[in-house]
Parts: sequence; structure tokens; C-alpha cells
Amino acid sequence: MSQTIRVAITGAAGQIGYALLFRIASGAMFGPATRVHLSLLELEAALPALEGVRMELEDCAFPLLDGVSMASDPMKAFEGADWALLVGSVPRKAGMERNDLLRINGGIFTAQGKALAAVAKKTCRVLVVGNPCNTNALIAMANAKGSLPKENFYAMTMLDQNRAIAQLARKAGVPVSQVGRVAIWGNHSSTQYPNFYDAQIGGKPLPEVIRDEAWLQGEFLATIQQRGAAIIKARGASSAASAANAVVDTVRGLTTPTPAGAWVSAAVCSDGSYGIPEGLMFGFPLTSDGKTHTIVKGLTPNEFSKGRIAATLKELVEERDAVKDLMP
Ligand code: NAX
Repeated sequence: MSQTIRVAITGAAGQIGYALLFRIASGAMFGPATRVHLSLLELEAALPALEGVRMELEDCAFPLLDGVSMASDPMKAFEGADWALLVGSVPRKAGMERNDLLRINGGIFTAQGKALAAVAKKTCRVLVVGNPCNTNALIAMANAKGSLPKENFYAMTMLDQNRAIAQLARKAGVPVSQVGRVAIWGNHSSTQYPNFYDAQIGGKPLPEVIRDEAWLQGEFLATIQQRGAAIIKARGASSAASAANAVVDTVRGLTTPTPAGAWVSAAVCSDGSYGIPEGLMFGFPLTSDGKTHTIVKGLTPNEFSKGRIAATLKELVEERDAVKDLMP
């Protein structure tokens, strides 16, 4: 049995936390040969509820779970972390403007970025889930500068990728395992672009299999972009189990070599690829060698894709400009 991986999780008493912690402790994230310690961060007021979750984790008697610790101070929770999963954030409330939301959460991710820089392992990798996740990740990355490499920061778009794969498989009448090279470009928001033009079904270009471009450009895109809202409408609560599953898929995708014909979607710090300004947290198709990621190069977006990428880029630049003063 190898070393213990220390995983810090924020917002651990929330609904995604409740679906996520048990998956990690069972070995779904780091495999059946890796032990884990869960270091849970919550607001002071949520610590009693978190204690109940801790008791349930104990009651599962997971063989891979080395321990669980709880804190309301990020300087404690992030100490020695190998991975930090930043799930907790303040949700948008009625009457709140987008800029208010950006700035309220900006404060949280400024403090958490600084705490990660101060006490996490220098190799710590950070996945931001809490919305607006691209810009929250940008703020955390900027505040950890000089301590944690910018390549170690990610924002989650894997739930969108999984949603897209499921819809494309259903339309083509094939198992999801047949759908590859689907990637989410840009922001995790309603401007995201789930690019289907480079996707493959059973190894063939997707547009040769799904010969319904109007559906792809119209209903398919709208379904993926609005899926979160549709789930809230149906369930009366936002996606939780599927979001937790996507967290597992993202970390697994970044810590294992990517199989041929597959891509991993996540927002990463742009290196200038595809004309996206360097330093912006932008969703790209990635591959991984199990240790580091690479942005898939050499794709040639058509005019439709270019238009969609430009729209989501515009939104992300506006978000970045609204929080510029929070980034040293
Ligand atoms: P919940 O409201 O159920 O849980 C959030 C938890 O975070 C609460 O327990 C709260 O006490 C805690 N929290 C708030 N501020 C904190 C802080 N400063 N430090 C530590 N903990 C803090 O939300 P949940 O449904 O779990 O969703 C969490 C976040 O994920 C939200 O921002 C949500 O919008 C976002 N999502 C992101 C997705 C993605 O694909 N990137 C998809 C699912 C989800 O919508």
C-alpha cells in the first residue's frame, strides 16, 4: 500500500460534499491502492452538521480512509494538502448582481489562495468547483503565486463534458463509451461551448454519424448550457451527485494517463493556445500523462466554433476585469 494522499475539501457539509466524501473515501478518486486523509473545511456554523458527516464516514469503516479532520480555518484545513477541492462558495441569491457574486466569492478565494500558498504542499493541485468557478480559480491562483505553480490550478467543466457525452450517445443510439473527444471550451456558465465538431463516435468524426447539424448547433447546445437550470427546476435543488461524480472524474482524469481517443475537460491557465489570452482560466480539451496536463493542440475550430469561443471568452474577460484588484 502506497502513501496517504491528503485531500482538503471545502464546503464539505454541503450537498456536493455529502455525495463526494464517500466516493473519495471508497477509493473511487485515487484507486484501490491509495490511502486518503480527508481534511474538511466548513464555516463555523456548519461544523455541527459536518460532525454528523464525519460520524457517517466512520460508520462506513472504509479500509482506505486514514482519518478525517475538520476545521473552519483554511490555514488549518490546507496544511500539507496534496489536493484541494474548493467546493464551498456563496450561492447567488435573488436580487444579487453577477458582479456582487464575483466579489463576495472573490474574497473567499483570495483568502483560500493565500492559505494554500502558506501551508499546502508545494506540489498541491487545486480543483475549484464553487461558482463562478473559472474566476474563483483565477483569483486563488493569483493569490498563491510564487508558492504554487499556476499549472496546478483547475476549474471544473467535467460535469458539462459528461452531460454532453450522455446526450450525444443518446442521439446516436450508442453506449456512452463510444463517444470520445468531447470538450468544453471557456466558462462553466451558460456561454460554455461543448464542441461537438471534433468529437468522435466509435472512432468516426461525430458529424458523419449524427447528420443533424441543426440539432447539434441548436437543441444539443442549449440542453447542455441550460442543464443545471433544468435540474434545479425538476429537483428543487442543484446538481449534487452528478457534480460529485464529475469531481472524481476530473481528478482521476488528471492523475491517470488519458486513454487514446479520450479527452479530459477542465479550465486551466491559458498558455495562449487558440488565441486565448495567457493567464486566463479557460476551459480546453486536455490530455494527461498521469502527472501533468497538456492542452490539446492543432485543432482548427470552424466559423461556428470560433463564434462560440469568442462569446465565452468575452464573458470570462469581463469577469476577470471585475475582480482585477483582488489579484496581486
Ligand atoms: P451547498 O450550498 O449545499 O454547500 C456549500 C457549502 O459551502 C455550505 O455547507 C457552506 O457552509 C460552505 N461554505 C460557504 N462558504 C464557505 C467558506 N468560505 N469556506 C468553507 N465552506 C464554505 O452547495 P453545493 O450544492 O454543495 O454546491 C457548491 C458549489 O458548487 C456552488 O458554488 C455551486 O454553484 C457549485 N457547482 C459547480 C459545478 C461545476 O460544474 N463547476 C456544478 C455543481 C454546482 O452547481
